[in-house]
Amino acid sequence: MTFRSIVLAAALLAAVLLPAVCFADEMADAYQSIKPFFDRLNNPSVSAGDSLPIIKCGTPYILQAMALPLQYRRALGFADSVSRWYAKDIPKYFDSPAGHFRIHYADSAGSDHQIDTSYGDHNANGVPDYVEIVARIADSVWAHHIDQLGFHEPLNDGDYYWGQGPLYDIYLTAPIANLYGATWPEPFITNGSRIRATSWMQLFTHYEQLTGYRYRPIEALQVTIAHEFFHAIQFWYDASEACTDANCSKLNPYWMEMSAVWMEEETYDNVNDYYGYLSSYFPYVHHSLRTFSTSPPGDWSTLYCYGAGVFPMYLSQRFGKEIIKKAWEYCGEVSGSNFLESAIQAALTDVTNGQVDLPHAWTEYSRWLYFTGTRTRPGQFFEEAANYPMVPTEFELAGDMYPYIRVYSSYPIKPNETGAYTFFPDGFGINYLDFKTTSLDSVLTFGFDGTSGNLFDWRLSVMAFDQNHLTTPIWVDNELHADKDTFEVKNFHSYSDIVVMPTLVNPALKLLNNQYRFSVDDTSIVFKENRIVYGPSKIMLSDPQESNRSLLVTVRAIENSTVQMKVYTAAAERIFSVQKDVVKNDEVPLRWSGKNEHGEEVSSGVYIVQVRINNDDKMFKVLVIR
Ligand SMILES: [Ca+2]
Ligand SMILES: [Ca+2]
Ligand SMILES: [Ca+2]
Ligand SMILES: [Ca+2]
Repeated sequence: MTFRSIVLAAALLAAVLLPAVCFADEMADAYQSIKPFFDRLNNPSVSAGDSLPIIKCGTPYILQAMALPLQYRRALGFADSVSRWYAKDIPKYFDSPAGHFRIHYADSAGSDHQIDTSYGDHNANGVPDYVEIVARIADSVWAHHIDQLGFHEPLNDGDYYWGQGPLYDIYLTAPIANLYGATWPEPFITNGSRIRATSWMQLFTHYEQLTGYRYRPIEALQVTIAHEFFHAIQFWYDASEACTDANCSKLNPYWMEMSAVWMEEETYDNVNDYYGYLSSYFPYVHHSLRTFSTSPPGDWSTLYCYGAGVFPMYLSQRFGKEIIKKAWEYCGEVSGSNFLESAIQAALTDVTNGQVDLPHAWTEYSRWLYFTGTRTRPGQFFEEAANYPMVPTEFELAGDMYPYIRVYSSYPIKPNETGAYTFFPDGFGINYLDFKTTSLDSVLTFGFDGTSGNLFDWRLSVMAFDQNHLTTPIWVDNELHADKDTFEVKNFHSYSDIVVMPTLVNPALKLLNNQYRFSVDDTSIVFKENRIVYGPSKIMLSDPQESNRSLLVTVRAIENSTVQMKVYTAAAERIFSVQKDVVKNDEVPLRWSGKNEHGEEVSSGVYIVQVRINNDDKMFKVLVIR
């Protein structure tokens, strides 16, 4: 069963079993999709220690909850978005040394939220050192994001009655199984055309319980603060960037999340928490960059946007980190979702002086994604490419293996053979076609047909490289090919693979599974002009080697033709002629063994040979020695 047929079967099943919810309101779906998160939040003690799937960041769930009507929020236990959940249970606070943060904590033994006391109070200032560690990390994250990278400060909550004064509030709460943290946005505040929000941050009293951090809990704390505080900053640029409709009832915070992962890496390069999400990304790159879901937690699609943090890493490593700030500035110029729609193009234009547009950047990114893991080219593409998984050549679905990168080594490939494929790309999704060059002669002639019509912005990037020599140069086609294009790749004798990467780059396109067909021509040779090659110019009839005692003329034709060869004496008497048919893009040999039309050897001397293909003529002399 293919993935699509499974989805179809599930849809049919739902239609049959649940006729009453055919009207099922989107709100109910959204509610169901975030309920597992709120269940975990409301019941941390039950889930603590369970191996529940990772929820990297709670913010998307909270944003979605805020968009729901009151009855749904009540059912989630989140009716009121201005009272800070833990305020009454967490009585103490400590203000960070740089004066940016107020860390709220509990240290009494009876509290669920008692901070990790094993850190002690070594400086004997009455403040548990765990709290001071959080405060120092938060201060250095502020210094990094705002002072160093130049992002704007979060909206000051001290101006609002819920804000508990002007410092940014962080609550240290009981751990929630496999959740890193959350930034809780508060009511959206409209200021002119800008939609902003104050927020507070939820962190945990123990990070050693998080998968992979038993012996390095402070590193989990570091990346979490770097990530969550960037959300607080994002809520200044555009708190509604995740809103995909005017009422903000549908949310897709993919750009908020992937850029927050970029920020983790930017701030704490050595932690590499994002490695954990790459397996939810690299095998699924035919899906849209916009792929996002909140349920079921742990499914690849819920972690996709975190693995896709490699997209802003590409942007930053390729164009300089300034581009991420530019992108957020442009996100702020349009309320609601506009990262892919307009912001990234504007940022690219700024940082490249108009030299690179989104289709070129996106298709270049598809090449970066290819060269990871054992395909890594040292010093090229992603800085940490060798630690990444790879876009797979095969993909397992329901126990069956399917080609993911389609690899070809025999030709021709007919268009009607290429339509059956399970992983056609969504908008801003990528496919890979790998053509082995060994059985190609000198040209790959590739024809592309996006079968869905010309409304679709197909772009095809092409590259060639030697798979066996990772340090040899990669050839990249300067031209970005489009739908209905036929193009040639030549001069690939030093490359083992030609890779064509079809993708769709129209930001308005939301359709999934966009099909196409392609062909690779019958012949491996395409002639641009008729060509006549001959030799030797001296034939010795007594030579034992045939190549020395006969003339060989090879004629290449650009179209179906008849080829003639005539041999004359110096006195212009015709003594031999031969005629052959040759097909388009093929070549034909014509041979003269120094004999006349009666099969008798001619006498020594100079002979004149005329070869004609259509209107192309060639005359040359041959010396015959008996
Ligand atoms: Ca202390
Ligand atoms: Ca505050
Ligand atoms: Ca790193
Ligand atoms: Ca926006």
